[in-house]
Amino acid sequence: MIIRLNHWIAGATVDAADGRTFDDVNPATGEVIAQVARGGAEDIRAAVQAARSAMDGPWGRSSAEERAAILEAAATAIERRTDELAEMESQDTGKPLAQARKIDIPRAVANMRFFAGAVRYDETGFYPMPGAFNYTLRKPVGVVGLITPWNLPLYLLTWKVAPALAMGNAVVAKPSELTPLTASALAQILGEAGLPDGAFNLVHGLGAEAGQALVEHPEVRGISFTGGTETGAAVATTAAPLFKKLSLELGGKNPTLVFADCDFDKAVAGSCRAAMTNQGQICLSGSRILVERSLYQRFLPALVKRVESLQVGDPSKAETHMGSLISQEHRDKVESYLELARQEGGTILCGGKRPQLPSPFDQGAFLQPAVIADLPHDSRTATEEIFGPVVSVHPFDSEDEAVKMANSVRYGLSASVWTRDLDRAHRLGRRLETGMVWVNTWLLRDLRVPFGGVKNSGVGREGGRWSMEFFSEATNICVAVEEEA
Ligand code: TXE
Repeated sequence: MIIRLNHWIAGATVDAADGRTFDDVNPATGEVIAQVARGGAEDIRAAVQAARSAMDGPWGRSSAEERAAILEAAATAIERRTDELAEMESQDTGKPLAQARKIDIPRAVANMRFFAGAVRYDETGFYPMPGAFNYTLRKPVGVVGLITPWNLPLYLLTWKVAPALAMGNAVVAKPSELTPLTASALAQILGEAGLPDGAFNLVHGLGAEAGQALVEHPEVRGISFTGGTETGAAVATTAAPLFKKLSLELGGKNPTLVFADCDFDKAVAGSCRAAMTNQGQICLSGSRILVERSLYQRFLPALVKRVESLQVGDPSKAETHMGSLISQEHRDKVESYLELARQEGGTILCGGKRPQLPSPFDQGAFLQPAVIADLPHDSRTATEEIFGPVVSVHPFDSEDEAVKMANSVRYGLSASVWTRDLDRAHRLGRRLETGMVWVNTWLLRDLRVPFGGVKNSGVGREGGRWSMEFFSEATNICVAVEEEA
């Protein structure tokens, strides 16, 4: 059955202004699962107008407590609908259902709960001075645009929606055209949770149409974007001369550094997980593994064995570790990097082939996870973001060399370091040019900590007070005080 998805503007579902639609495909089977309203500038105008009206109405005067209560009610509703939402996410992305149930949807719940709590306990500054005192207020930015990608659809959308609403903004969201299902469900959930009409609006559509119109709209005062680095540059080019607040979470080519003194089994398991979770389609994916040379010959076969044990196939089966990639086109792109790897002197030790799967999965965008050795660390394959189940492994001789290799790419999102030497771990934490460093773990998240990257991985930080600062404008009020009567 093909469902119909519309925009959500001013608390109601609406067709695209010009009636156009696009198909939403389940990449694991190639089936069309939804027909989706294809938004453009006119739909964005209507959504921004609805958001503006919400800011001018009771929503613009709402208290932190009222907003926290709505976020909490939404969290409870998402939690109650975990199975249904996980099913949607799996069908939209091709990812294993078990992963959507265990990671994507619970994290969406946690995002909503976390920012409900955070805004309740938020504190701002007070600065007494001779003859006056200052206090700062956080005011909402106003109408904000949220643009999100396809790899973790509800997880990343709620990561922006929760702080934006907590701080009292009105939202126009543009989810990835490849994964519109859970965004529509969220609109309905927020409405049922008591969010006033217009405080959250959703416009479906393509990046170049709806996305671009959202970034261009003069009344949208902030844009929070997660996606590819090239798209991020296009968004920044449009937003910068309009002086919009801008947060960019972009790509990565994140190193996993494995030292000879590591806990070997944990390092192998951790490197494999970092490389292959979500079919390698995470901005934080550890897609380059740097291994101390004395461990290299032992590490490689152990990693290959582990990667080969990953079951690729039917996303709904409990024993499936890896589902399909997001689309046939994306698989073509990933495969083109495997071809490039061969030309660059790499040896593909395992994977990289399309698995033989029964119907309907024979139509899906599946790929066996691949491990590549013998590539120069500065080759294109080892430095460009592939965003798929492909990892290259490179030996190093010293800590200095490892740091040099790790820092040699244009990205700087995260790194994970596997060592038992604590001094080294702290040292690397300072020396690695990334926004985040994990030691003996990967993707362990505390929602209070800053999340984001340096270099081409983006601008700004999300998480805890960083998100709350982004979604608010600090206003200082300085009051003169007569010291003597
Ligand atoms: O992402 P896009 P794509 C990387 C990854 C991937 C590549 C391209 O390497 O292969 O990006 O993926 C919207 N104005 N990541 O093309 O285009 C778009 O509709 C405004 C890394 O799917 O960046 C979607 O909602 N918006 C990544 C969002 O931007 C525009 C996650 C992201 O899509 C727009 C995804 C425009 N001109 C891909 N053009 C991560 N860092 O997690 C597109 N969009």
